[in-house]
Amino acid sequence: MTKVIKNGTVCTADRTWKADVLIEGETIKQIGENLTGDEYIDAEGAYVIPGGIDPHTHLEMPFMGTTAAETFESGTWAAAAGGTTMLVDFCLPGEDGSIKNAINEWHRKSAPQICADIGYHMAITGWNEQIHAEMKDAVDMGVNSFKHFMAYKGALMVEDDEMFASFQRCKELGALPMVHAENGDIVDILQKKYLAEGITGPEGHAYSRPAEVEGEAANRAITIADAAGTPLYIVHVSCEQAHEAIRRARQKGMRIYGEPLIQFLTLDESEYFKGDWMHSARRVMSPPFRDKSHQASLWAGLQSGSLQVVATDHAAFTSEQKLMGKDNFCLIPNGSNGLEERLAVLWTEGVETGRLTPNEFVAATSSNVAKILNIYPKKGAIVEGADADIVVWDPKISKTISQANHHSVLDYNVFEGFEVTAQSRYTLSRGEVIWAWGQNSQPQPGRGRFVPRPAFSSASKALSKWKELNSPRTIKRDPMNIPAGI
Ligand code: DUC
Ligand code: ZN
Ligand code: ZN
Ligand code: ZN
Repeated sequence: MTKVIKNGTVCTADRTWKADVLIEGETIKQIGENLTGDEYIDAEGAYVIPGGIDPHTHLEMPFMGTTAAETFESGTWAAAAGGTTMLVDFCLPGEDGSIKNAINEWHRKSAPQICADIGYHMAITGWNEQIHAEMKDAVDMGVNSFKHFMAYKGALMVEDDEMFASFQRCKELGALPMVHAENGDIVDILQKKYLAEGITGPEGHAYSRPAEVEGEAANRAITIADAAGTPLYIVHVSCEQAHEAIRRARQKGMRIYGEPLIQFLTLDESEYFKGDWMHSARRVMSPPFRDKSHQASLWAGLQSGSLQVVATDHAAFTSEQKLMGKDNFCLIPNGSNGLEERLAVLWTEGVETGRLTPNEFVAATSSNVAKILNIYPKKGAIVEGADADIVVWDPKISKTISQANHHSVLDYNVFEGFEVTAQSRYTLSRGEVIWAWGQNSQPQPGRGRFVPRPAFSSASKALSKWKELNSPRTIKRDPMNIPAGI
């Protein structure tokens, strides 16, 4: 059974050209002119791009005394509708502290529900022999990245010694360390200070998490990664201070990757000061939205390549859940939506405005993610042999984003009223059409698959040797085999 995506303009991270794409079963068989097959998918007037990969979601995650409302089923449907064919979700250890059990628990929850493909990152929320041992099991189970929370003191936060130990373990295993960079000690002090001053509303959330808190943590994590000799991926970069730390580290030869969110690029801190508690609470996430100067920094990072990917940190809490913090902003569950909106908003605010080229858009939403997470070119590419995760991206379908027409279970949408100028005409996951504009039928829950991500190999023995011999440094920065150009 073959399908041909006909008459479109193929747009990848590195070039744009007119071609048909022939799909056989689940994979791309051929790219060329005048291809024929059993079925045809019309891409006239549209771009044919690799399916979006969202590297950062929290579906059904237990967090801050509740559980994120977006299910694996609703989340992956929303993703498909928005042109995203794979997401990478964060596993948190349960009460027994076991990483292995947490991964199995995520499989148990996600497998019957997902209609698009999924991968996991594993959170490291403490340090002991069991965690040290089970990180190897996680890598063997296809989870090659470990996230460290530098915030959420008393809950998820890790100390520097724990982070250093875990980063060293990542290096041994060929895994990628990640951090949520916010200084949890300072946040804790500022939260108490503002509460004591009688500031209990969502504006206190913004006051207690200033950009300096994120910048300090980003600098510290980068330094610890350098001491451990590992690359580092910094999730949800929201501000110039963290971006500046990343730029400086990259310029010194460190492999540091930065992930701004679509929310941070387009929504600013004025959302917390509108005098409408619920409006602001719905936008409480960590880090918080920043002022427009930080947005300009993030766009510049995407343009220059110092920031590589755009994610969502999709952590959906309903209005009722947000009310848990009605008397105390510290208790508002942190998180906002974006899984369905990421591509359309980035296209409208990035490509339509001339900030990004269509190729840079593809790199930031798909190809760079796949490279950094070690699933390229199975995912994130339109090449022969790759999974046929393809979006027919129509730059002529405009839409007003609204809770009324989204696929999330949320009773609001932080992008409510945004006019977007492009949409997925068709979303294909491993060759199957899982979304067709105008039809709005739900893809089959359980058809999605877990995508194991292998450990990275060391990129260059020779380079490490050279560094040892020629540099006064004692630290060996052992580059990992992440494809070049990011
Ligand atoms: N930040 C959020 O806003 N939500 C989930 C976790 C996080 O770090
Ligand atoms: Zn060890
Ligand atoms: Zn985080
Ligand atoms: Zn997150």
